Amino acid sequence: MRVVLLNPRHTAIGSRVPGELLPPLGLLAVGGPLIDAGFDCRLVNADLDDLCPDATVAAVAAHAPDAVLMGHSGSSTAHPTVADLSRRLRAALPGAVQVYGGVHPSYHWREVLEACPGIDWIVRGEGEATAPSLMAALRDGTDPIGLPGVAGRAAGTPRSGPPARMLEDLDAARIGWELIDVARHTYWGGLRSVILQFSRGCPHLCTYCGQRGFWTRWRHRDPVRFAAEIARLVREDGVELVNLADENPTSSRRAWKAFLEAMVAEGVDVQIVGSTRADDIVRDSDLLPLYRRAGVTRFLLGLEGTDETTLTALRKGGTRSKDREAIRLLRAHGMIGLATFAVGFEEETDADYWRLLRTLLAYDPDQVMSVHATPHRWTPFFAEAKRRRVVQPDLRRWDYKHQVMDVPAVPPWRVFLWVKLIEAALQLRPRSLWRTYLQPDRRLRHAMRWYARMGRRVWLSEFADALWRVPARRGAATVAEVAGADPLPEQAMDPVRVRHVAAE
Ligand code: B12
Ligand code: SF4
Repeated sequence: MRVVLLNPRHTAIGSRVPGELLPPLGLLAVGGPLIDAGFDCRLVNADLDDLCPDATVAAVAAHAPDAVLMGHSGSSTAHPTVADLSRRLRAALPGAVQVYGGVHPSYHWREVLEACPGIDWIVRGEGEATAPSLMAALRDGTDPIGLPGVAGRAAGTPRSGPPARMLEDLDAARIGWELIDVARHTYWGGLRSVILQFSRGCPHLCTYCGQRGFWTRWRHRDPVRFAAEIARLVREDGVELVNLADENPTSSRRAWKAFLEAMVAEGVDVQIVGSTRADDIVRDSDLLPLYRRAGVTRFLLGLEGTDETTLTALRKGGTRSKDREAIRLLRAHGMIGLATFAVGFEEETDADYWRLLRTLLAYDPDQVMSVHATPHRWTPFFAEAKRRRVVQPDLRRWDYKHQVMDVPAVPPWRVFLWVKLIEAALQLRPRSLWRTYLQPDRRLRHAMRWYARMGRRVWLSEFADALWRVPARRGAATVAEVAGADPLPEQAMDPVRVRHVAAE
């Protein structure tokens, strides 16, 4: 059976502005097990090749597939593009089965199946085990309805099987690296790069988090095997940078330390960047020289400019003193701290933005990035946000870079200007300019300059968006009217422990 894995062209600023893209790990993670199960798989990467819808359909059709499997990591924002492609693919390839996977369809399977007649099946949750079982059923002519993690139509009505079991052993499924030419993927200003997960999930409970529930429970790969996979990619494919796709790779100090030691033992020259929690950096203050020796260059930290009461309400768990200490520690050990700050909570006033600016200045981060609170229906935050007015109804812009909900005390244009002012004030400080242009460490200087270059381009794009293309406007519709009224279950899978996926 001939299968095309399709990565659609993603329209968000984060995908179009940098001009470089990491490999589509979600599709490769599904592709490896499908190839091992005997399916003839190809990848069409319309994102990397910058293909318009017609060219995408032509590229897929050239492989004459029996099935097209689609999904994009920027899942909700890519959904309108997937819906459009599914219509075009059905017209061009009426005999090809269409399967859709990823975060957004995992939760919104019912609405997607109602609105998109071209999409036949949805894989809910992790795809490594579910996609091969769905494809095997289709190949063998058995009815996939009722399979765990699979949603489809029964007598024209959307129906889903029970939630799939979570993969307990993340080393049991391999990534289909042969589907890509690694040399075409760069990041970080021209470095040959891949994206990998050491762990999945997060043990913390922030109410607005749109990702923790998807992976359902925190688990990690074998540290030594994971380091060996990175070392192989460096030695054989010339990889220079690994972006960790984890929410929280450092959750277990023991496992993370074992990975860092295994990386040092491999002795390869590679940079590692990722996201983690400020508390873990403070916890690991004695391990930070090891972080650096293993290749860690930067950690993104979700910092809080807000007051401690709001932090408690958001179940964020961190404290501001730890945020500040984490940034200081990373710098002291030759690593970059990227501080992300969230805005768009209902109670915010101009005074809060002013306080946020002062707090961030006191933190003295190397880099900053803003994110806007986004009310996904599977987050606990949705329940408190669903009556708020929407200022940006276009799902393609629910990408954390655009304001989605009204802040009653501050009009959207002023929220935008506050956020841009905060970013400019932080990035244009003399200290920040010194770190960017006169930094003695070659790797850090490259990283800081690349980030500054990217920042300038994103800024221009954001101003164009805000002024002309898709300005945020106070409207009458509420979040519930735009996104649907009912909260969706937060966990995408059944957390039952399964030791050996292959034995299932
Ligand atoms: C690293 C990362 C980035 C990197 C690189 C992205 C890339 N292209 O690889 C950078 C920094 C560039 C980035 C940018 C953006 N990101 Co980002 N990013 C991530 C992160 C941390 C990892 C992505 C990843 O590789 N995951 C690992 C793979 C294995 O998971 P997966 O793609 O979900 O695939 C699994 C299943 O979903 C399923 N599956 C997926 N697709 C398919 C398809 C089929 C057919 C099947 C059967 C199954 C299937 O099977 C896979 C294996 O189990 C995720 C959070 C996370 N941990 O996933 C956020 C995340 C994907 N990003 C997100 C967003 C919003 C963005 C941006 C839009 C931000 C912006 N404003 O620009 C851009 C969009 C660009 C993009 N995502 O490609 C959101 C998307 C949320 C949503 N509901 O849509 C996420 C989920 C984070 C979050 N807070 O919720 N991102
Ligand atoms: S620490 Fe990050 S990944 Fe974990 S729950 Fe909070 S926002 Fe989500």
